[in-house]
Amino acid sequence: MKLKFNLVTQILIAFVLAIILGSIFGSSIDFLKPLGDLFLRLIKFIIVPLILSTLVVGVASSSDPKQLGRIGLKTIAYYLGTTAIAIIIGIAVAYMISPGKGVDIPTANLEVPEAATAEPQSAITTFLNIVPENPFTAMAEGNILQVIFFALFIGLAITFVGEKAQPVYRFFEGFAEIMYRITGIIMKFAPIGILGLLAPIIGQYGISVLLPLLKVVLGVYLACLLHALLVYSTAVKVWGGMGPLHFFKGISPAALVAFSTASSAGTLPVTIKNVNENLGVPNKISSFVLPLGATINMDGTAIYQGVAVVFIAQFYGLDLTLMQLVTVVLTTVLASIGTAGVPGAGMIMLAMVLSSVNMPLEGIALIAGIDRVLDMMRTTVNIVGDASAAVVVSGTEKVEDKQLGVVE
Ligand code: DAS
Repeated sequence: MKLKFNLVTQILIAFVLAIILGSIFGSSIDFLKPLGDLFLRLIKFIIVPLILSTLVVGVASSSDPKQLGRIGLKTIAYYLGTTAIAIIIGIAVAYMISPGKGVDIPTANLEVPEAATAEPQSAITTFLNIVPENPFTAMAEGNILQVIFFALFIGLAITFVGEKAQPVYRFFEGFAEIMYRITGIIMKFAPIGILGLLAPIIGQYGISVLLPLLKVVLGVYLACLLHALLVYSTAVKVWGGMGPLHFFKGISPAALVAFSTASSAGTLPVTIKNVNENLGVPNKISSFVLPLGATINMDGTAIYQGVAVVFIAQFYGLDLTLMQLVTVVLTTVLASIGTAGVPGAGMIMLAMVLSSVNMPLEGIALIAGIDRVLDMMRTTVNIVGDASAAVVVSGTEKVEDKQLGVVE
């Protein structure tokens, strides 16, 4: 009898195997790491051509600039709104479990990685940097926001030029299909790749590292689950007309890849594939909402900021005033726009949030040792949040189309 498991089951088997092998062999399981690095490189290498082709087609196929404007506004409003709710949930859960009280951190965790000292960009700089000085450099450097800007203008210009630009439109249409097919081929390698990513991490993080900070891990994971179950379930149900179970099941392959890679940008091809194929969102919406979200929407990271700020304040015996908490919410929402969706980005952002309320930056070192464990969950929520935005925007556009009598 030939056992045939679907992709999610294969990935879950890889998870269990990674936990078993990592726990048994510890850091000697590192020999599997190249398989993880190979998988990560494979999904990263298709990001730019996939975004460019799908977004050009997405924009050019919706020949109504007003609708494009509406999609853009709804997307930005949803992203900022859910990020603000996320940071508030993070702070509330942190105060409930008080992760910073009576904690003894072994000094081994106290080195501050250089990444934590880099300042994220301000929102103004981020918006200015969206305009590429050279679109080909932007593509070569994988600057997602600049690639989005370039693709938006190409797509819009195709609709303005009309008939003469059709050969270009058809080129990008074929190119997008090719990129989707390549994504599907790469996904067949996902279970092996995830095993190679996770097993060395399990081997590295023994209980001795996690135990002193277990309440921080618990706080971030609990707040992330609460946010996803409360906010996204309600949003996809009310505005997306989609059952939460169908939504979470449909996005689960991308969620598992995000958890393994801790990179929203790296997971983007899978997020686009799942949202289009499993959740039925039209390409003209997903091709804009998802690449934008992978860069500027980070609900999981916002939750992490909330828990981390409260933990650090409690650890140093400092009280946070209401005004400081409001500042943390605003700084986090703005900083999330300027933080890239790559591993460890949240820790860079934490430096900006801590300095906005005059908290000691050394606090970052207290949790740097377990950052990867926190990053896995916050990245998962980041991409699930992006997917929920695509479902919500698609649902409301569909409703509006019906009102205008436009047949979808
Ligand atoms: N790893 C980041 C991402 O890819 C999130 C973070 O570091 O907080 O979204």
